[in-house]
Amino acid sequence: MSKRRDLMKVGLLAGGAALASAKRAYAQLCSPPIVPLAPISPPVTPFVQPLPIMPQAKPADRLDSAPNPANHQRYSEFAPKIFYDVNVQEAPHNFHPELPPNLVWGYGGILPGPTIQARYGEPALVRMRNNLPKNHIGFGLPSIATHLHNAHTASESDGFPGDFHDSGTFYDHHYANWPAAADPREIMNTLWYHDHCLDFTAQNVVKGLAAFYLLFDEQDSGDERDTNPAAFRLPSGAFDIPMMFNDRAFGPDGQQLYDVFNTVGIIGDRFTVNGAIQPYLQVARRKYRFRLLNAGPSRFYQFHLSNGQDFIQLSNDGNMLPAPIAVRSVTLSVAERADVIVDFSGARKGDRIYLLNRLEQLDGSGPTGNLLTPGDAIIRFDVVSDDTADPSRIPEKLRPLPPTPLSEVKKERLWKFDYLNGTWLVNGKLYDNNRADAEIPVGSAEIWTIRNEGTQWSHPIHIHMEEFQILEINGVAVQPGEVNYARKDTLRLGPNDEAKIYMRFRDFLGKYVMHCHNVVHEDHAMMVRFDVVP
Ligand SMILES: [Cu+2]
Repeated sequence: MSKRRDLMKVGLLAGGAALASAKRAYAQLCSPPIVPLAPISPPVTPFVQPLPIMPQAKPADRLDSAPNPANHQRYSEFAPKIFYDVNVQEAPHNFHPELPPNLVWGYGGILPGPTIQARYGEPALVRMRNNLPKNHIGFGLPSIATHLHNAHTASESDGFPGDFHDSGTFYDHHYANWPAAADPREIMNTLWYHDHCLDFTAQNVVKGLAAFYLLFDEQDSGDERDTNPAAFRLPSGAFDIPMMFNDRAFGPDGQQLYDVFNTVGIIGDRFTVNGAIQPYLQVARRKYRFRLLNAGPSRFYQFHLSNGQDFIQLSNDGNMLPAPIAVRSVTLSVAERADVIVDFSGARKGDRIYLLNRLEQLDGSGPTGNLLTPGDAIIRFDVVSDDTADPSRIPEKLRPLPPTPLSEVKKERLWKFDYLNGTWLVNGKLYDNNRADAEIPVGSAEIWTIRNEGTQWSHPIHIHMEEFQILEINGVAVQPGEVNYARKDTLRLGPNDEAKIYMRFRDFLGKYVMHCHNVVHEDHAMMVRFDVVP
């Protein structure tokens, strides 16, 4: 029974002050525990370090032992053409020149990890070699399950939370780099890989296990000078910049803090982009493609440009929109992504433009809904060059959406995300690796209603294996021209929100999960397993 109906039942749905006080009393009854005050990190000087650009992951010439094809679905059909051998290890990292180095965990020993640049039609085999210290100091668990977020991947390569492997072992992930059902409308672009170890995702991601995985195809070819008439010719090379946002907290000794007793959500008072606190980026007077990723753990952002300029939004999560949309702001809950074009051609040499986060958030439960003025400056763009040469384009059209024929829907399901008696729940249950809450015949289409039963917290709900399209939010149909008229892998639900989504489950079998991507909620059991079955 929903809380709204509960309130009605006990006669609390009155008006005015009576309602407010009843709601407060009820909220206290069902509320998460009070979280500690936001931390106060040592002060640092903003905008003194350049934005780090992650190196491209280098393919391995050879693996020291052959992968076992029997471990993978459809291996010979998608025989790997490219191999990566990634050392997952501990290494020192500088978040800011005025702070001492921190020991972090990184793919390839760096935070964020190296960017994997993949291509459709070029299946990849990524060997994750867990060389994390067996005995370490501080938070994190040196066992890993690597999830390629948004990818259409066989279960055994998906980073199912129970498929973690320990220090001293490796695990092979087979990525087909192939669109669902061979439909070119299902092609994706901006993905990321991150740890998904059962109960320790939040700690391990905060510790550093996150990186970009970019997919290119004939249209989004990564070449702004591409002569192929099908190519989008978006800004490429040095003008195509992934940006990973994390908020972090530091103790008086300059070491990163993580409160393992906080089950509501962890927020920090220092904003990092690609692992650097408040960096700057020198830009020319031309178009840039910025791939914005909120990598959590719990904060939501609403980005604005300090000069009031629009972003041209190209994508939602990993997926191109049907057409670019000019937007004044971009809101990202945890794990959401947006590729945007920022055009600096109207700026002058010497201009300084800030990327601002205006969304107020006081604890891990979600944003308050208030907008700050001016907000927190996350990164500064310094216009340093008068060069206006710019071969890139903003295409009129991007990728059409696949259809959502309701006639093919086999089943509807309701998923309620709730909190009661000290735990985060889905449909009243705690997550259990060994219990599947849905068995879905492969190839079928379903409509899921996802409801946030929380009166005062937000949940970004992420579904593995396939993307979805939002049909309606709170009873209102999503319309063409809106940024949510898109393929999605993460659904942002504010207090009491409910959405209906359409999905299909194609090509691969096995166990998958849906969970809250406030990774603190995820680790405290707000996750369900569903199985795709023959
Ligand atoms: Cu949540």
